[in-house]
Amino acid sequence: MATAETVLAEKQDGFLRITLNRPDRLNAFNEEMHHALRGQLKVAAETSDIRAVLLTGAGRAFCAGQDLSDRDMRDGSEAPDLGVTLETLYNPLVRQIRALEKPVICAVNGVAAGAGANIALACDIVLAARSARFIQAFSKIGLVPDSGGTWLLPRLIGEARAKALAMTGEPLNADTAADWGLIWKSVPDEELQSEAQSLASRLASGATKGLAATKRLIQDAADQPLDRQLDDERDAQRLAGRSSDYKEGVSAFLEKRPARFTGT
Ligand code: LHQ
Repeated sequence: MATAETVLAEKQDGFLRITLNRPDRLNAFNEEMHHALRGQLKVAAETSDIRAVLLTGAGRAFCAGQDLSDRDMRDGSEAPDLGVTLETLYNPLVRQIRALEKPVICAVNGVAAGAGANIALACDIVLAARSARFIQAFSKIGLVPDSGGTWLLPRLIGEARAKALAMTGEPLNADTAADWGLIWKSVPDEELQSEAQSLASRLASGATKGLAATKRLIQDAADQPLDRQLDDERDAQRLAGRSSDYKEGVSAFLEKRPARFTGT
């Protein structure tokens, strides 16, 4: 399965592997790549036998953020309205990843800079190659962290580290990112793709409805008090308890065999 060449997509073992594919520009985003990526995420959302997504990059980088050659103002041309760029391209992408009712795993295979870093962090589980770096590059070009960065960073690593990363634009290596809790794991470069693949395939054979509700509950928790969260857990558990996968999970436990979840 392949779409426009800026993004490659391949169905594998119950999950959709999506590869950002502008390696000569370190997979920086142009408009075409935005649309191709969003199209593939829509396919993942709408296809019942795709039960997880694995997002990664081609070549030596994950993604260098916005393609700055699209933003050349050296001829005196007026700066484009970046609010419009965010409203029409980056914000819908982040919302789509967060709303997708399937686990989204990100395999950060190399540098992740600017919006590229924050789109990686918007995914549900982030693994990075040990040589990868996360760079809040925005301050270097006079911008603010976007694509959810100012919301995600302080929640993941606290205000002190978030502000320092954002204001200095210093690169953070994958091991430190994992130590700080910015990402799930740093793995040896040569093991990244196989580890991400086996995680994606494991989650793709999980109880999809329960995983979707888990994702939503944890995301929503950032904005609400415990009282409300307890109510939401009650409602989500009631639904999970009516799923076929719950019956199968309990039966498998009692029969001392692996569960065969169907995602229903
Ligand atoms: C690139 C880029 C790139 C074009 C590397 N664009 N070519 C949202 C709303 C609207 C507008 C503004 O932005 C945003 C959000 C953002 O994402 S803002 C932040 C944009 N990104 C950056 O500022 C990062 C710019 N890139 C870099 O700082 C470096 O390239 C990093 C640190 C990512 C990697 O450094 P190196 O490993 O030393 O690679 P390099 O710099 O030599 O890059 C390799 C090639 O890729 C090079 O092209 P060339 O033709 O010389 O081989 C770069 O020009 C190109 N490239 N990033 N964002």
